Amino acid sequence: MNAPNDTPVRDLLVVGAGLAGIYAMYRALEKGLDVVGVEAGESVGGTWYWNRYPGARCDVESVDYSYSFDRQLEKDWRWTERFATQPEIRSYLDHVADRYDLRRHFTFGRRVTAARFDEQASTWTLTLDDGAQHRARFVMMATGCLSAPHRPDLPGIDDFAGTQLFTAQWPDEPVDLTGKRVGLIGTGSSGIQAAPLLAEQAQSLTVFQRSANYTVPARNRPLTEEEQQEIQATYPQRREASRYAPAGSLSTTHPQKATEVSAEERARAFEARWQEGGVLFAKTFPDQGTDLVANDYAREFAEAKIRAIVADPQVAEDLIPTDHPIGTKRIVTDTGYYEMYNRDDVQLVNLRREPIEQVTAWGIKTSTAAYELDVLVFATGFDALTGALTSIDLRGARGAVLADEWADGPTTYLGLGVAGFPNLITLNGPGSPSVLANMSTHTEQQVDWGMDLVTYCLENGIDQAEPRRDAAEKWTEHLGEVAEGTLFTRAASWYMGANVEGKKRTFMPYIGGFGNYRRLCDEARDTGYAGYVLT
Ligand code: N01
Repeated sequence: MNAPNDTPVRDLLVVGAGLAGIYAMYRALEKGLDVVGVEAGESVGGTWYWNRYPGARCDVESVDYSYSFDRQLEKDWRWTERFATQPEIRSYLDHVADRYDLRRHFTFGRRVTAARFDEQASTWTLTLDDGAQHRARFVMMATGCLSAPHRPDLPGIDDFAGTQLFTAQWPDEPVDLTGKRVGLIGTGSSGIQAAPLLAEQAQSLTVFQRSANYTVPARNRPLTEEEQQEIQATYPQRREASRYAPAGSLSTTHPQKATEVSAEERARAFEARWQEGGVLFAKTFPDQGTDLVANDYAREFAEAKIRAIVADPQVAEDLIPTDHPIGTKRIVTDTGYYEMYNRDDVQLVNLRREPIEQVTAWGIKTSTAAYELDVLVFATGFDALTGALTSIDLRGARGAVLADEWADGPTTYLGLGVAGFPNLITLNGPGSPSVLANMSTHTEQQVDWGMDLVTYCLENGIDQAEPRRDAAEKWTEHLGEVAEGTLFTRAASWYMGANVEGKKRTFMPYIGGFGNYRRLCDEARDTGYAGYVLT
């Protein structure tokens, strides 16, 4: 694959125009780089462009899930709710792209299919799905952590005569489910968020659940005027604290361990978090993620809630997870999910008891029953963290092929670079805290670090910056050790790659805390990029 000689060699190519790609483009232009971007969607937004299913909403508070790089942007944008909806986040990202005039630097509606590094010329050539090519010295992959949808290969799936919908690729135009018998496969964050709204619209909803998940009430609400003013008054301090917080936004845990306090105090603390709503229930006590006894206290509390809310005892039991400590799969936040099962027009099918045998023209046949459906909604997740990168034919130096390099699990240097792939920066990649942190704080850190590396090389006549293999192996080993010190490796989660058949099971994000990670990245930069071979 050789680009024609007249293809200009840019300083930088940005792949993706989601949260990370938008900010990477902003920073590159601010630094005066010659930069272009490519985005598969028809507009900016990434995750928030594609995931338009009913109920899609962020589980990080809106005032934190936003850029902090421009104080005036913060002052001008007003979030309306505690947790923003997909349309509100999408219009925020549209606003940012327009405000800084970023769109014209992207090619939209084109997917990068291949990337080759030319060692002699020290340039990358990227090929798009229409055959067009771009060349650049550096590439930033802002391709997302949860952007390669995972479609289950169910027998007979193509025979279904009704409508198939995917939460991760929901149509832009409204979908009318009135009078429809809807089936939903998948009970992760997407399925659990969508289900109550699907139930409201449809004639009936049948939820096909393979694994139950823990979910806590989001308790979303409009932000009051007083809160708006308080946020504005303290925004800079809030942001600064978030930059060094364990998960990239403010959170506190109980000052004592769950195992150290009385049963009454535990119940009080869990109840307070349950009423407060949101993902921080999983961090009520500091030892919940590391000590099974502490975790059991949280788990039992949540399970009692499920039994109290769901009227049918068998349905309640089916909704209680049996296969992982609470919080070791991404805890879900919902609005009315358990309550939904008290409706007469909603039923739960426990696929562990009656597995799907066949999708037919009229619906789904399990081992014990037949379910007639007009619409089948798939909320079946993603080939997380690595899928968006390994689906590109990405070839680096000395014949390195990314999909092969990562066949045994991703090895990265700080999640930001891969040995064998010079001048390639993987933003929010495996090996960084990524999905365990507030993605907007994390994204700014990643882009800033990557941009520092690019400008350092350009300003110092460095042609190639390639992570040292020993540094990458050491980082990946450290990452594994930190994960082993937690309960997270006990869950067959997408963090572990367990949801994709044949994918190596290994804990992919860095769980040592975002603040610690930032300090390690800063140190790596400030000591002259010792983890890189610079030539
Ligand atoms: O995907 P998932 P998601 N037959 O992988 C099931 C973020 N997010 O899109 O567990 C039957 O969690 C699968 O079952 P099992 C958030 O980080 C955030 O919901 O493999 N079922 C599972 O139930 C989240 O964690 C927000 O047994 C099949 C489901 O599909 C991440 O994205 C909102 C199946 C997939 O769940 C991913 O969430 C949405 C099959 N063949 C997403 N294959 C918020 O901010 C898969 N499943 C709130």
